[in-house]
Amino acid sequence: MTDKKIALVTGATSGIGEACARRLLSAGYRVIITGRNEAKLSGLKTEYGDDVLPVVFDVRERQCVEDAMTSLPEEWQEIEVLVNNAGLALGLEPEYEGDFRDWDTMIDTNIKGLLYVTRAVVPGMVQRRKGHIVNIGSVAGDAAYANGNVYCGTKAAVKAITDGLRIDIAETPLRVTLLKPGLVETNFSDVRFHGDSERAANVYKGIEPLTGDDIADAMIYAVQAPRHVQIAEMLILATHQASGSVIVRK
Ligand code: NDP
Ligand code: 8X3
Repeated sequence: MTDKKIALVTGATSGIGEACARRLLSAGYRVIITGRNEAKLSGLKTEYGDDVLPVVFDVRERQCVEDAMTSLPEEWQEIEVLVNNAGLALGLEPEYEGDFRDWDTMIDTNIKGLLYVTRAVVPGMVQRRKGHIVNIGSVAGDAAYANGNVYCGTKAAVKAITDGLRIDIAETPLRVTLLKPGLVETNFSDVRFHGDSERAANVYKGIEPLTGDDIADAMIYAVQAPRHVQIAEMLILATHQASGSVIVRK
């Protein structure tokens, strides 16, 4: 048994989620790393050993999320930090030409998946009167940009859902933080463009983008703030990005 605090990160196999998991580990947390890619999770487990518990599930599968959380080993059950990070964009085209399957996947992952994990983890936090929920929103949730339509809508929903949770747990000592990153170079654009890596690379051309570590820095700042301080929201942009649609490239 150890007195280290426990965190859970969804989508810890890549990008922002992986950076958050690593940052929490270096801050002394034991971390439940979750995702769909078992091999990638096992790699992190090999790197960090007993401080890491890999748990494989797809956030869209409500029953799997619930089963995964109820079957956590006893010594891993008292989660203090939840980073709801798993998410994606698919496609960048006018709304009237959008692909229904892409819409379903984004809505099921970014909104419903985040809700399923929240619903499974937060009751324990409320009961123990201890916990911090960090949701990964986006600058895309502040205002729509051209062809971003449904993705922007899912991140606007994450903002409303995060605000709603903050209201609903305001009588407890729990804290809720929304991080809203701008351009972060991860697998995000490769996924968005269905593996068209040239198109993905263009997203970050002529501007120094953020990294997953930059977002992990913001996460750990919010988590380590004094208990009476609740960082409600942080908008984190690349220096030459002013909004979701104003990006000045060299
Ligand atoms: P990555 O593609 O690098 O990482 C996404 C992570 O989410 C992966 O671990 C992926 O795992 C996981 N994931 C996706 N779908 C599911 C699912 N159904 N069940 C479980 N895990 C899933 O992108 P980012 O790190 O950039 O994205 C992380 C979050 O940050 C997302 O919510 C994204 O919307 C948000 N964001 C990203 C920005 C950016 O510019 N990159 C800016 C603002 C917000 P798998 O390997 O299984 O697909
Ligand atoms: C990811 C950032 O601007 O590509 O949410 O939508 S953006």
